[in-house]
Formats: sequence, C-alpha cells, structure tokens
Amino acid sequence: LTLEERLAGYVVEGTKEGLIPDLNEALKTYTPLEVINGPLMRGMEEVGRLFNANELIVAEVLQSAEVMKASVAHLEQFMEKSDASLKGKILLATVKGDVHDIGKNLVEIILGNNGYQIVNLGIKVAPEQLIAAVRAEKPDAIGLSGLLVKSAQQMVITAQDLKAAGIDVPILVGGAALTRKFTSNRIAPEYSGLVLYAKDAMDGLDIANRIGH
Ligand code: B1M
Repeated sequence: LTLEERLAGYVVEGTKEGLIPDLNEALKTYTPLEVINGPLMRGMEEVGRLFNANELIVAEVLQSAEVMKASVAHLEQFMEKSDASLKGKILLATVKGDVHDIGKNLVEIILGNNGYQIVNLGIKVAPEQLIAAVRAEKPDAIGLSGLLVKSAQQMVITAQDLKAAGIDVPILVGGAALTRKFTSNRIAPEYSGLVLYAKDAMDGLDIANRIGH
C-alpha cells in the first residue's frame, strides 16, 4: 500500500498501530492540513459510505473517529501558528441533537492558531445555552456546526431563537448536511445579523477574517 492508502486505512480500520510514524512520514511531503483534508478525510468518507451500507456499526465508526482525533491532535503541533494580535472572540458549538465534533474541533484549531480566541461550547448545544453564553462571553461571531440533516433545521431554529433574544452577532455555519443555498435561503432570513456558510475549516478562517474587516 502507498503511504496515502495506509493513512486512509487507519481511519477506515479504526486502528492506531503504525499511525504516528506514517503521519510523520507524510509530513515530509505534505502540510498537516493536506494530510487531514486528503487521505484522512478520504478515509472518513469511506467510513460514512460503509456505515450507510450497513457494513460498519456505530462502535466501529467511533473507533474511526478516535483515529481521526488522534491524527489531528498529533498534526496540530506542526501547524503554522500566526502570532498576530487577537483578532476576535468566537463561540463554537455543535447544535442541539448532534454529537459530531471532529469538524468543529478542527475549526477550533485552525481559528485558534490564527489569532482568534475560541470558546468551545461542545456538542448538543441548545439555543438557550448558546444565548446564555453569548451574553456572558460577548463574542464577535458564533460558529455553528452540524452534520445530520436534522441539524440543518436545528440551525434555522437556533437562528430564530437568537434573533428573538435580540442577538445579531455574525453567525458562521458549517457541516456536512449544510449547503450555501440552504444557508442563504433558509437560515439567513430568520436572523437579524450576517449568516455565512463555510465549506471547510480553512474557508471558515477566510470568512472569519472577512467579518473582522
Ligand atoms: Co455519524 N453520521 N452518526 N457518527 N458520522 C454521519 C454524519 C452520516 C453522514 C453517516 C452516514 O450515514 N453516511 C450520517 C448522517 C445522515 C444524515 O443525517 N443525513 C450519520 C449518522 C446517521 C449518525 C447516527 C444517527 C448513527 C446512529 O446512531 N444510528 C449518530 C448520530 C448521533 C447524534 O448526533 N445524535 C452518529 C454518530 C456518530 C459517531 C458518534 C459514531 C461518530 C462521531 C464522533 C465524533 O464526532 N466525536 C460519527 C462519525 C465519525 C460520522 C462520519 C463517518 C464522519 C464525520 C466526521 O467526523 N468527518 C459521518 C459520515 C461522513 O461525513 N463521511 C457520519 C470528518 C470531519 C473533519 O468532517 O465534520 O464534515 P466534518 O467537518 C468538515 C466540514 O463539514 C466543515 O469543516 C470540516 C472540514 O474542514 N465544518 C465546518 C464542519 N463544521 C463546521 C463549522 C464551521 C465551518 C466549517 O464553522 C462554524
């Protein structure tokens, strides 16, 4: 197997045996983000496909998630960090009903390494919890993540609840179940502030940088 195939394979198989040496090997050719967005994400896509086809059970998908998390944790130390002064504070949350947090935590790393102060509220964050956090933290933006189809709908509800609470801080949304179109047609009309869609964590950073200017 090639190095790239082995890296995807660790995620698919849910095994860490040999993972770290291969990640280090990959860093000779690729940047940490290229390793994540390339072979590791391809592995995750395959996990999603196999799970959909009933060829993997949830416990196995969890092991794959562990491998992804361990890889990201290892690669993080090699990522470029900007020493720019603080650009702003961002609250991050996976929406109510959704436990997927690998993408959100990647967003935390990328934004955190690039001058943002991140308050990560975790998973299954209900609108009332988010509203309380916005009042306490006074963030410059709110980042919402969700991977389930029902999470896209939950983002609409969350936007409505934030608006009803008088909040108009820019919202950055992302996650596999969302699209730019859904964001502009369904979420944005329910909110009084900006609602922006990010397709991945780097896109999220670009958008956060634009909000600030
Ligand atoms: Co779940 N799951 N899962 N799962 N899981 C999906 C999402 C699914 C597509 C798999 C499938 O069926 N093919 C499917 C959703 C179906 C749907 O609604 N259409 C699914 C399902 C059904 C479920 C359960 C319901 C299964 C069950 O219990 N029967 C259950 C749901 C529980 C719940 O949430 N209430 C469940 C559970 C789990 C695990 C716990 C086992 C595990 C999650 C572990 C964890 O996160 N700690 C898991 C996993 C790992 C997946 C897949 C395989 C991989 C997700 C992932 O981590 N990808 C996923 C299938 C897939 O996506 N291939 C699947 C890697 C990650 C880096 O990508 O999060 O998309 P992602 O983030 C990307 C972008 O989306 C974006 O940036 C990142 C890349 O840079 N992004 C943002 C994300 N958030 C952002 C926020 C931003 C900006 C960008 O700004 C704020």
